[in-house]
Amino acid sequence: PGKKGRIDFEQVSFSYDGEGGQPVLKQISFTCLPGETVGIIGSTGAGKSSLVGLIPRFYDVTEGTIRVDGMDVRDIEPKRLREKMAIVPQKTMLFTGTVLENIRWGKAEATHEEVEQAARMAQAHEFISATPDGYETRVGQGGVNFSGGQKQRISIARALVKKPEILILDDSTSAVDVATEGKIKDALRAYAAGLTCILIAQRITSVMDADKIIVLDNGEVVGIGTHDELMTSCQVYQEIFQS
Ligand code: TTP
Repeated sequence: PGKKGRIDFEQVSFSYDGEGGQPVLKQISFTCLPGETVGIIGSTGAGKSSLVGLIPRFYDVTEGTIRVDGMDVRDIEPKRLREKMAIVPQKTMLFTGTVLENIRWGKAEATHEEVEQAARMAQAHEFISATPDGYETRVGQGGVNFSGGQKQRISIARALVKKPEILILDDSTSAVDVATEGKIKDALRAYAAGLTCILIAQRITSVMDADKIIVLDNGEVVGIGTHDELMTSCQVYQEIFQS
């Protein structure tokens, strides 16, 4: 693993209404080492998106501390903090421009080669190349209407072109088939010197091979470990596995 991209949650609690409000996250502690992939799983409303939103400081913790590479994130300017990371949100947000422009939105000065490299990792290069206009294809409104899974892959390419130290995927492969998702994960694993990856997922197959998986239930960590460990120790995880 590389040296950058460590994340520590220390007794983190969070409420959208501040102190005294209804807590959405309660006393969350975990460490994600540089280059590790951490999966986050849990039912809808468990607090997964809220948890990852605290890392780039979309919101600040109500209690506790989050550290990135040892530094309290509250001591880092949001702009600088966000330069280190790329977040693929749950809802893909492509604009009406070309595929190239959409991917370059992650890094304006990216060369065509860098864009293509990111698209290859995201398993998007093939279907983009198969269109008559390739990377010049217009997205939406009179352009090609890509499928949900294809749009997700373009969003992942947009995140990767930034060459982040930390990549956060918020359920961003939900519309991608399992085989293609596997290829994306293989590409991420082979990527540069240790990319730290936080992966929110609905299905167990998406997080099964993560270095550790955090099971969230109603704002609390109810399990933390590898797939095998959780299968023997965490009832909530077993229930998700069986569903
Ligand atoms: P989320 O953090 O969105 O929970 P989740 O990501 O686990 O759910 P999903 O799988 O459906 O994406 O929500 C946790 C709680 O926080 C939930 O009660 C809704 C609330 N919430 C807000 O009040 N404001 C917000 O902006 C968000 C994102 C959530």
